[in-house]
Amino acid sequence: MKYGTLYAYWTHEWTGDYKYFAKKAADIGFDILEISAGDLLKMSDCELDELKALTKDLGIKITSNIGPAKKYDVGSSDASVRADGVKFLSDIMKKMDRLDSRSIVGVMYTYWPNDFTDLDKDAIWARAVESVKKLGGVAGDLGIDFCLEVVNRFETHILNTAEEGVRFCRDVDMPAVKLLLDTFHMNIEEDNLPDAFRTAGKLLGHVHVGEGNRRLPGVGHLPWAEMGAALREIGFDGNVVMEPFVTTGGKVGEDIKVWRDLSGGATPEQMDRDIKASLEFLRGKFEA
Ligand SMILES: [Mn+2]
Repeated sequence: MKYGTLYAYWTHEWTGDYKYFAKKAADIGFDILEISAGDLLKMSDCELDELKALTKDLGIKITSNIGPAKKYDVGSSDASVRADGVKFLSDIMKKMDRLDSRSIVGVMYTYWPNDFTDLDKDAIWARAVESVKKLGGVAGDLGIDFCLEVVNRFETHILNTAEEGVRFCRDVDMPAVKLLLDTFHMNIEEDNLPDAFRTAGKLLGHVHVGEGNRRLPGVGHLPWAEMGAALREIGFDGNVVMEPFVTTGGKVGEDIKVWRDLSGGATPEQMDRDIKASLEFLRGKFEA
C-alpha cells in the first residue's frame, strides 16, 4: 500500500501551494500528496509540468480530490447541469493526465456539500449511473481510476455504505470506476468496519483514513489492526490517504464543521511531528 495525506491538514482554505506541500509530504515520509482537483483547471500547462517534474524528483504521487459544486451535479434532474458536470470532471481528468495524477477521488456521483432539496434517491441514482458511465469511459481512456467516495448520511443520501457503493459500481459496470471508503464516514454508517472493506473487495480503489472525529489515525478508537488485516485479506494494494481535520477556521473549518481545536494547541512543528507519528503507526498496523 502507498500512504498519503490531504494537503488541507495544513490549510484553512481549499487551495494551497502544492509544490510546497509535496516537499513537506516527502520530507515526512509520505508516498502521496492529495490535492484539490478543481485547482488543476486554474493551472497552466507550464505549472502542471513543473509540479509533475517536482513530484517525480521527490518520488511523490499526486491524487486529486473533488467535491463537485451543485452546478456540476451529474445526478441533477436538469440535463444541462449533468452535462456541465460531466464536462467539468472530464476537463479535470485531462489536466490530471498531463500532471500524471492517476486517481480522482470524491463524491463525483453527486455534489458537495449537499443541501438535501431533492430527495428522490432512485431517480438521482439512475441519472448518476448514466453520467458516471460516461466519466468512466473518459477515465479508462486516460488510465485514471475514478474512485467514488461513500460518505455519511449528513453529507449525502445517495451512497452511505459500502454495500450501496458496490451496487452503484455494478450498475455503472466500467473498469475504471471504483470505490473510495473513508474510515470517518464508515464509523458513522457501517456495522463493522473491517467487513465493509471486505464488502468492497476488488472494487476498492482508494481509502481515506482518520479517526471517528477526523483526528490522525492512532489517537482514537477505530480498529486499525483489524482494518489493516481486512485490506490485506482482499489484496488491496492501492492508496491509503489521511484526511485529518484538526484546526478551526476558514472554509475548510466551516465545510468540515470543525468548531473546536482538535490539535491539542499544536504548533506548526508539532503538527508535523504528529502526522509523522501517525504515518508510522498506520504503516505498522496496515503492513503488519
Ligand atoms: Mn474522505
